[in-house]
Amino acid sequence: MSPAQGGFEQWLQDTVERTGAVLDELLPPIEDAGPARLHEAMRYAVLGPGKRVRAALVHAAGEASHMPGVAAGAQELALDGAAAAVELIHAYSLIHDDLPCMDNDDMRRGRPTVHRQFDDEALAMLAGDALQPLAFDCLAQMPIAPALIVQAVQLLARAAGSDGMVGGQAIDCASVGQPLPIEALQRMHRMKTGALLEASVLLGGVVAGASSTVRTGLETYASAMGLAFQVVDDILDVTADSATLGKTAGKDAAQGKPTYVSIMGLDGSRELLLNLREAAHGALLPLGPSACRLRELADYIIGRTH
Ligand code: GRG
Repeated sequence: MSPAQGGFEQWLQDTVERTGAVLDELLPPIEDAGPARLHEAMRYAVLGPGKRVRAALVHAAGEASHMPGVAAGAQELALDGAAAAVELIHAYSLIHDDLPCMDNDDMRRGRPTVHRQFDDEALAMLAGDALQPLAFDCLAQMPIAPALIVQAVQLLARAAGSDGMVGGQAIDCASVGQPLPIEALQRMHRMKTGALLEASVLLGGVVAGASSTVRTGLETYASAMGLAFQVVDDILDVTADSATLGKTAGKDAAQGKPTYVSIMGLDGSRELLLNLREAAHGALLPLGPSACRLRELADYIIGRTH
């Protein structure tokens, strides 16, 4: 199917199913020779009903970057690998974030969190640990030029590490109960949530061999969406209920965490979202019709209800 054909909802559903199947194939089977409970916990965390937004961003950016003349089959397989890799890193971060030493949450994706389900914190920690190397193994297997694999590995490693997601989480943990200026809040979220979302977009571009013009557009788009995702999350934390969210609502306020809503108010946060949507759409103008899924994803992410 060409990028501009078919409805967005069907495309998203296909991407969710496709990514689930790739992950299922990639994860060690429970009955494998390895530690069965560890493998069971890894599968429980990854194959749960996530929205697969990051995987969708990888594929949409790949569609927007596709170079004519490049074999579409190999590129699709490589995009599958990159999409699975970001979802593995994301799943690990959620397991660790839910542990008692961090957010201490009982519910995730509408089900008990991993440490609750298995009644075993050490197992949950190890399941998260094991998902990280699996993500990089997955990138290493992409059927593309080795130089592009190296770029992809570096991109994901930096987004997930202390200058990205883990660093943002460290700042978040240290800022509970502290008044945070908006610039500091922004930096924390850019690292904690934004870095992996941005990397998802950029990975799609790397894998599909994006031109420098396309890469520039992707970077601006990714930056706006990385932030927008968190602003929506903060808004939903105060406007949606736990059943809709599939996780505990109202936790940020209860824990005294600074959020966009606590600093800018609901109206200010919604206005910021509109500005970020405009920036994301504007960045895609030079990319033309091939960026249609990225445009639709921007609206989906901004309009999401859970
Ligand atoms: C513990 C190393 C470490 C990092 C944790 C990302 C993160 C850092 C914690 C998650 C906490 C959180 C709820 C952040 C808000 C934004 C976010 C990442 C929401 C969850 O992502 P979704 O909505 O989840 O894409 P699904 O379940 O759909 O995959």
